[in-house]
Amino acid sequence: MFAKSLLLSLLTVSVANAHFTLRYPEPLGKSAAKQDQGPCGGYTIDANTAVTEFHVDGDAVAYSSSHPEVKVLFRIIEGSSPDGANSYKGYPIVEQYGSGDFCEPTVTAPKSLVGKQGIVQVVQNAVDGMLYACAFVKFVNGVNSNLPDTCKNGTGVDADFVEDASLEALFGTSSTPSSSETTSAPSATNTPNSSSLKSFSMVAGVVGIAFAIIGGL
Ligand SMILES: [Cu+2]
Repeated sequence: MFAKSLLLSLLTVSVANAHFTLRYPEPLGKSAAKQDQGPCGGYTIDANTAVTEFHVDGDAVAYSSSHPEVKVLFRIIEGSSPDGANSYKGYPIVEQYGSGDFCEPTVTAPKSLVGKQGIVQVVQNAVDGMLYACAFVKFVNGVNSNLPDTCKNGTGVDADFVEDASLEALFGTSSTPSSSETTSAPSATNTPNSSSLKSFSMVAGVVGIAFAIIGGL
């Protein structure tokens, strides 16, 4: 009984302190204390910032969320300034259901960015407002065939495609075209495909079994 209430209070504390934690690519910083501050949750890029290679034809963006329901934008920004003018939707906006680990393994970037530096920004429209995290990346060719261990989905975590005006608004209305107009072939890079949704349901299933085993102990 005591253990259970302790666990409950620990969970409550973690929900209060954390919005979400970007796990992959390596985030600029891991504290969620200023996560409501755009564009990067209170962090900036400096000489010590880790750089992750990001595959333009498909790579993972993984985070752990304390919120059971958020709308999420995976945004690709060219260059080392998070306010950079050239940005793209790395994936259609999704609504994530269920708190815990979440991974989208097929986020893409324009091929023209290969060899350049950039920022993978995750923006959530959550119950407590807009939340931000960034990773500094170098764009490389191809698909990431060696997805990180952090690319997994927690029990009951699922997602669906959704529209969100607040997240769309981050692309601006004047000079910066929306991603569907930016890429010459949006169907090739931005169209949701059923295989990626299937793959994360499969991962969720495996993780669910693992949790069931732990729960049975
Ligand atoms: Cu929050």
